[in-house]
Amino acid sequence: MNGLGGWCHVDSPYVAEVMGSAGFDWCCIDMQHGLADRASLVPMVQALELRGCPVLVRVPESCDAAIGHALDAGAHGVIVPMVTSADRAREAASHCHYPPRGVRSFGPLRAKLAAPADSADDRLAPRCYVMIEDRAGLENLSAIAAAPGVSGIFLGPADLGLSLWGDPRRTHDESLLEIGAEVARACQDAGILAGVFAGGASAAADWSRIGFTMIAVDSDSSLLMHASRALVAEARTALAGVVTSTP
Ligand code: 3PY
Ligand code: MG
Repeated sequence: MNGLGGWCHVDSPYVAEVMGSAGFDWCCIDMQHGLADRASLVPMVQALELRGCPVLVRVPESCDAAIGHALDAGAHGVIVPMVTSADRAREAASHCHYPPRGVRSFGPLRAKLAAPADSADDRLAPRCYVMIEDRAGLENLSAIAAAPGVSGIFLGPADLGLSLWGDPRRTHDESLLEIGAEVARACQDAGILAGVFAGGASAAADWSRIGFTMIAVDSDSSLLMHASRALVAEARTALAGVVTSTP
C-alpha cells in the first residue's frame, strides 16, 4: 500500500467517509488505539470503500480472531503492532492466509463479495505489515524483513522513542531518522515496503527522503484537535475585545 495514508481513530462511518474522500492513497482504521470495535468496523470499511479508498486495519493484537475479523470485514490488509521477532512476523502473516499457505479460518463475510464465490483463496492477497516499534524489533530487523508473507515493515515512532529513550514525543528526532534509514534499507534489501506513521506533512517529507514510501500523514483525531485549537486561537485574535470568554 504505497503512498500517503490517512489514519482513522474516530469510530464513525461519516468521519471515515470524510477521510476517504480527502485524496489519501489508503486509510487505516486503528483498532489498537482508535475507537473502532467489531460493530463499527464494517460500516467504516464500507464508508471508505464508497469513496474508493483502499482500507487497512491496525489490529489490536496478532491473533487469528483480530486479523481474521479485519480481513473478513473487507480490509485489504492489516498492520500488526509490536512485532519483535521473525517468528512473530511469520505468525502474523500466516493469520492472513488460508491453509495451506497460512492458518486463517474461513468465513469471509464481506470479503467474499469482492472475490469469486467459490474461492477459498486470499481476497486480493491480503497484505501484512508488521510494526517495529521497540528495541527488540530493531535488533531483529533483517530477520523480520525477510520473514515469509510480510509485505512491509511499518515503523511506530512514538513507541520506538518510548522504548529507546523513554519518550514518545521524540518523533522528529534526527536519531530516529537515522534508525529509519536502516529500516528503509532493510526493507529495500528484502523487497518489501517501508511504512511509517509520520504525524504531519513536513515529517512525512523527512521520512520520504530517507526511503519510506508508505506514509500515514496524520489521523482524524489529530487533525480535528489541531484545526479546532488553531481556529479558536485565530478567532480570539480576530475578535479581540469584541467577544470575551464566558467565565
Ligand atoms: C507509534 O508511533 O508508536 C504508532 O503506533 C503510530 O501509530
Ligand atoms: Mg505504536
